[in-house]
Amino acid sequence: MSVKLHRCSVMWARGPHPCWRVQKALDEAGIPYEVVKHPPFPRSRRTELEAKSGQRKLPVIEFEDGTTLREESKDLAARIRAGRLAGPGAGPAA
Ligand SMILES: N[C@@H](CCC(=O)N[C@@H](CS)C(=O)NCC(=O)O)C(=O)O
Repeated sequence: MSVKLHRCSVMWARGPHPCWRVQKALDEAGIPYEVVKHPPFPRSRRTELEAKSGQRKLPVIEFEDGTTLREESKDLAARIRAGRLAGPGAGPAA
């Protein structure tokens, strides 16, 4: 499974930063991903993200079939660590 991580372009942010939290979880789980950067502000510039995911918040995971997953970053990171990124209610089966 390979995914796209849609995240804000503030790549230097660490610690509690939502996008970083999810990227770190992907790294630790060894899940290959491609980073798609979006402007941090304003949300109104995120038209492409909205077309894909139906909302404008980051981070968002995009699966190989183009479906997307947006949850609170803590929930998303926990899902990744639990090996539940792909599966019921999350995206395409691995
Ligand atoms: N509580 C949310 C916060 C998400 C969040 O604020 N994401 C930032 C990017 S790191 C964002 O989209 N900021 C711009 C905005 O809220 O319009 C989470 O943890 O997922």
